[in-house]
Amino acid sequence: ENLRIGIVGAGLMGGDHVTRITNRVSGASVSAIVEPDETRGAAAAANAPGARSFTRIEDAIEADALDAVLIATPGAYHEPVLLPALEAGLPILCEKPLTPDPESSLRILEAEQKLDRPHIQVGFMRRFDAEYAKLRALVESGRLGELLMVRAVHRNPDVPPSYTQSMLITDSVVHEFDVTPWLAGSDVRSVEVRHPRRNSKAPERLREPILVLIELANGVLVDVEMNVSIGFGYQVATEAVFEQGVARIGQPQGLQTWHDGTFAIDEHRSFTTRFADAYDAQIQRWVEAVKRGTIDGPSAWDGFKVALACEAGVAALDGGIQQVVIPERPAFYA
Ligand code: ISE
Repeated sequence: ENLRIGIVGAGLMGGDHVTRITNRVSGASVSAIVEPDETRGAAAAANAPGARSFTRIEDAIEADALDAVLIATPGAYHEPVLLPALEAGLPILCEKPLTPDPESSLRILEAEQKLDRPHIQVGFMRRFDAEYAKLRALVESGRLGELLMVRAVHRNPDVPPSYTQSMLITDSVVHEFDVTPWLAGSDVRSVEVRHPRRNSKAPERLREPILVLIELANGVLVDVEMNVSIGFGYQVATEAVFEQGVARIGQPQGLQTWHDGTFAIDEHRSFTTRFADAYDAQIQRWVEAVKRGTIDGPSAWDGFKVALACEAGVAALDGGIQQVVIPERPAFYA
């Protein structure tokens, strides 16, 4: 049967999900678009035949216009959508971050635990990238021995004017805070940030790139080059160092050309293409899980743990090694 999805927030990601669900996901359709900006809402609705438009989630729920919610507003606006959606008992896919800080994430966990089971999946799409999945399977297999270190690069060509210094952590390194514990099977224990020479091409308000050192509870050390003014394109790549070998993911896979004394490979320019297949898989699997009455990916508990790591990461921007203390997981999220 058809799952009616309401999309909340019709910006870059929301608009992308509208066309994804309409054209590439099976067993679901976009039945409602919730967007306070009318021009944006209308542009998204044009790609979703039959979808109704609302400016508030409460109105869409009241009108019985949806069976499930996909939240794609900026992180600071997630809580006011999550709470009424939970109250209505709706299944939710919430774009990252769950919320911007641990206190608000805890409020979400409390509200969710009033229901019979977890209803929220957080949109950490890297877990659905085929190469990340293979790397995780390699770690679990033990074929190269134990995992020792992870070397990660996270490079953006540029960022929008709304992007602030702390967003290097809360909007960008947020992904590494989810995906490395998932890869390594161990939680974040501490975070440190070091500043190399500043990129003079970075917007004046940003001091970057930064080097983030993440220590996991099992001793695995992760270094992340977070770089958002690199110009050439979008690149997310990882080298994993094991006891008996090394593995690499995220290498350029585009068209190769030999011309004019040069060998070149096409590179991505945006996360919307770099992770297009991962987003497709994430939404398709979520739709199928919703129909089974479950989730199939990171939970609100994972989102809360990431919020704790982000809090430490933002503090680490000002110096020091910041510890991350994760409370015991409620049985509800077992
Ligand atoms: C953006 O919000 C994302 O989620 C991208 O994956 C990340 O690479 C980028 O730095 C963020 O701003």
